[in-house]
Amino acid sequence: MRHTAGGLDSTGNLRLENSVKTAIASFCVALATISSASVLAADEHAGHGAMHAASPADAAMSDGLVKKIDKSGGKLTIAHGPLANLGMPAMTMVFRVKDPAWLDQIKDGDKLRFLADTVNGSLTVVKFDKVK
Ligand SMILES: [Cu+2]
Repeated sequence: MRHTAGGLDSTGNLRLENSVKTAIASFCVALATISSASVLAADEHAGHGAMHAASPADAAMSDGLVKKIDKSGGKLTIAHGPLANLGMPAMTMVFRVKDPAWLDQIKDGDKLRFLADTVNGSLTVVKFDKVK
């Protein structure tokens, strides 16, 4: 039978070669897809310090160092790493805090992992963890 796969005639060999090429092509497409997905994931986690392993729970948290607390104003100054969710590069700036009572838990020089967002038009710390 001429059309049995693996036949020894030249037509069978040609078909086998073609299917190998098709398989290689599919593999390359799969690799390209995986590579671009990895690049996207890396961008998304650009805000993470190299020391921190990214986990889904803190995917949007950024590093910060508390420079100044303004309890009466409900604000604090943070030298922060890139804020991926806000598209902001690293800088030192003033944030409001979602709960003013948080300012009693933080002091100058504290290291934070925090999440900032725009609340009523002001950049506000909406979540934080102290880093020991
Ligand atoms: Cu900033």
